[in-house]
Amino acid sequence: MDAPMISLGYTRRPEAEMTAAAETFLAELRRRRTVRDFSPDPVPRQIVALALRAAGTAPSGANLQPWHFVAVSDPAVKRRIRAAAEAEEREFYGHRAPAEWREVLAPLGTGPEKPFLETAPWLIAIFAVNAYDTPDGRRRQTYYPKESVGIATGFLIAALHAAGLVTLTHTPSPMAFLNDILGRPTTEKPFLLLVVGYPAAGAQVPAITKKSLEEIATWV
Ligand code: IYR
Repeated sequence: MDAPMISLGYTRRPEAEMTAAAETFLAELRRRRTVRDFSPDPVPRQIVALALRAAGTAPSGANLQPWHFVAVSDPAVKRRIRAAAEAEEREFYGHRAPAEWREVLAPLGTGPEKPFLETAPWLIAIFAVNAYDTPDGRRRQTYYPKESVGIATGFLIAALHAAGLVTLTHTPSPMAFLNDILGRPTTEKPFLLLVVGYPAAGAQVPAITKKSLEEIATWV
C-alpha cells in the first residue's frame, strides 16, 4: 500500500545565503577531530539521545532504517567491552595486522591499549540490522544495510560534534563480542563502536591533513 503523500515544505534560499550556510557547515566540520584521549566527565543522556535521533533521520534502503544503537554508560559493561576489545587488538597488533596495514597506521600512534573504552562517559555500539522479524513472525531482510548504517553513523558523528562533544570511531576486529555483551541477535552485525565524551584536558591529536577538493573530486 502506498504511503499517503504530504507537502515537502521546502523554501528556496538566495544563493548568497546558501553559500554562507555551506561555508559555516564546512568550517564546523573542519573543526571535528577524532580524539583518543577522553575526560571522564559525564555527558547528559539527553544530549546523546538527541544525537541518536539525528542519526535516525538518515535515509535508508526502502526506509527500513536498518540500524540499532546501544548507548553504554554502565561502568561494568564498559569494562567488559574494554577487556574483549583489547584481547582482539592484542592479536591484531601482535600478529594479525599485515605489515602494509601497520605502516599506514603508524602515524596515528594507535596500539592495543584502549583505556578510553572505560574513561569516556559513553560508548555507542552501532549495529547494522541485516534481517528482522515481522509482527506475524516472518523473517525479512533489509536492503543496503551497510550503506544505510554508514550514513546514519555520519549523521551521528556530526550531531555529537555539533553538540560540542568529541568522538572516536573505534573498530576492534572482529567485533562479535559486542553481540554477546550487549545481548543483540545474530541478525545484527556490529558496525563500529563510537566513543563519546569530552576531550581530556590538553588532549593532543596527530597533525594530519585532509585531501584537497582537487584530490577528492572530479567535475565532468
Ligand atoms: N582497530 C585497531 C586498528 C586501527 C585500524 C584503523 I584502519 C585505524 O584507522 C585505527 C586503528 C584499533 O582501533 O587500534
